Amino acid sequence: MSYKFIKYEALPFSRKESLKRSEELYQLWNKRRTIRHFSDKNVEKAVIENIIKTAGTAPSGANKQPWTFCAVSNAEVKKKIREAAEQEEIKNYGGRMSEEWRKDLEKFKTNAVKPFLEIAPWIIVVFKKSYDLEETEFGGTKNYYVNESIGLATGMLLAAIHNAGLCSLTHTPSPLNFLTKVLNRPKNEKPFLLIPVGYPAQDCEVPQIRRKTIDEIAVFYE
Ligand code: IYR
Repeated sequence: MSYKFIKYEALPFSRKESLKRSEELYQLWNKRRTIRHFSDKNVEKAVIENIIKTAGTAPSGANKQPWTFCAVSNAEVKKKIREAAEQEEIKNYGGRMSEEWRKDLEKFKTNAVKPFLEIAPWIIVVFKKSYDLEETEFGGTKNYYVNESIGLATGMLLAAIHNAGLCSLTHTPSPLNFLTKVLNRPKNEKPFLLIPVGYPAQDCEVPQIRRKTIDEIAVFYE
């Protein structure tokens, strides 16, 4: 089977518009911060759906789209996630993380207690499909470049969350496999990232970090 090929409709921006839009997007993204203190203010399901649809436009190996986004607002499920995540984090902070790792984290003042997992109105758990359970219109059961694909989709998810004026935390209680059980996912899906989504708590503070400059992160060969 071969796809029918259709004309690509490029976005019709002038050079000036491109420059302006690139600057504006940078300004918007530069405002994104990882948030660890959430408000319990509700977020409409329709917004979460649009955010997930945006993530689902990410490129993927052979267009297999090897992802499932589980969006949790159910209080009981969030409680189960919190309890299981904290159990892992107690072990991590209690010794599973190396001395160097704990030192690198010290300045962020994180710890094993994760109330935001119950307070944030939504938790999106990104699962990667290492393979598919059956052949579909997208092809056989093999998936390709799964880590790259899921990373791209998750980045786009974060962009969509921020663009909607919402906040997120890329949370990695490790290991994440308790999520397979809590969310009853099939064996071909592996938890990738747990992302609380919502609004910041009133008076929410963030560490005053520095972002590397363009000279520190880019090399141009002109
Ligand atoms: N997963 C732990 C520890 C942690 C690790 C890294 I690397 C961070 O950037 C932040 C936290 C936690 O979420 O607390």
